[in-house]
Amino acid sequence: MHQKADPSFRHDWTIDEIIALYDLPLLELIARANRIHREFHDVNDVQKASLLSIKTGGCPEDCGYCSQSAHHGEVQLDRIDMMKSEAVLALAARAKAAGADRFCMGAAWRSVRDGAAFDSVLDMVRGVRALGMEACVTLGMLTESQAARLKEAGLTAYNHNLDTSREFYPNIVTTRSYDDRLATLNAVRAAGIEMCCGGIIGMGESVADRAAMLQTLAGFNPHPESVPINALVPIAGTPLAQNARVEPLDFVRMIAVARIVLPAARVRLSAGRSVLNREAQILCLVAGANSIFYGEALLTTPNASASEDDALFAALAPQSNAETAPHLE
Ligand code: SAM
Ligand code: DTB
Ligand code: SF4
Repeated sequence: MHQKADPSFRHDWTIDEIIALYDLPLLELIARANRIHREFHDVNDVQKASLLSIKTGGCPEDCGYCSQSAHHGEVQLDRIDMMKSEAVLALAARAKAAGADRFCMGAAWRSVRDGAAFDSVLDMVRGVRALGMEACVTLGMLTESQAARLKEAGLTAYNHNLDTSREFYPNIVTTRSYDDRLATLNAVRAAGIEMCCGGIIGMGESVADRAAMLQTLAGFNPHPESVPINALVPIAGTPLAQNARVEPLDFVRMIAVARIVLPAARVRLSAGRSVLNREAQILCLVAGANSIFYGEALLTTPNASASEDDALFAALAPQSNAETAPHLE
């Protein structure tokens, strides 16, 4: 579904307005976000997306948070060449059987190059769509003609994150610019592919940087259809290894503000969920998140376990059907 062109959607938020939302009393912020969430979404609809790294490690970019950069020689990570599309599609079918309806595939590339590997990604996209799932890929920078080929293969969405504010970006990545990111996002839009675009908190940025990132996201017209909000997963051997974990209520605030400024987007509670307890995750869903990555692994780091997620969905389910329904005797 493409973003509705609702004339009430704003694309001109100021940083101060967004900071003022972020700083609201927590319960007021959550109440406002939840009201908008109910207006534009079925609050019981929490999409399960499954994530797979189809080519792992050895990336020429120097993104400070990432385990897959060849610049971070200290990271313990096995490089894995491009997977075969049959193997990927078998995992997609398994994810579908487990309840996922979106399958996201990531490759540690700086940019897409035409050739056998890209052809194989196109095959994977066709195969995932044939399973009746949404397909999303994240492959680095992309030209308009490559975006058009992905569209023709049936791609639902392309993930390419802003990661942070334009100002803070050079502290995290030096091998490409913010404008490179925007050019790829424009190519995605030009091809008619949904835009999956968000960022990471917990990299040392200020609240003003978080607000500036949301301002840029809300500035897209139409808004991005999908907005992953990641909390940094600090990875040993990366420059951000020593960063403190994000305070769970900062995660909640970021999601709530994203929901307010991007009313119809699917806001994804993404990396960093595994350190939130079930109740903190539910608070994120109340604040407007309506998708999670489901499955034991993200790209190179562990995700919440299947049993934890079963407990989460059991708690959300109608209690007459839930195995954990309380017995009052
Ligand atoms: N190479 C492609 C690119 O950078 O566009 C795609 C893969 S990249 C791993 C996808 C996104 O995952 C990044 O833009 C970043 O927002 C997020 N990510 C990567 N490592 C992370 C980490 N350690 N913690 C939180 N988010 C992370
Ligand atoms: C996104 O914003 N988060 C996902 C997805 N897009 C590709 C990736 C999270 C990666 C977390 C670190 C890792 O597992 O390597
Ligand atoms: Fe490469 Fe993407 Fe990791 Fe950056 S985030 S190092 S581009 S895989």
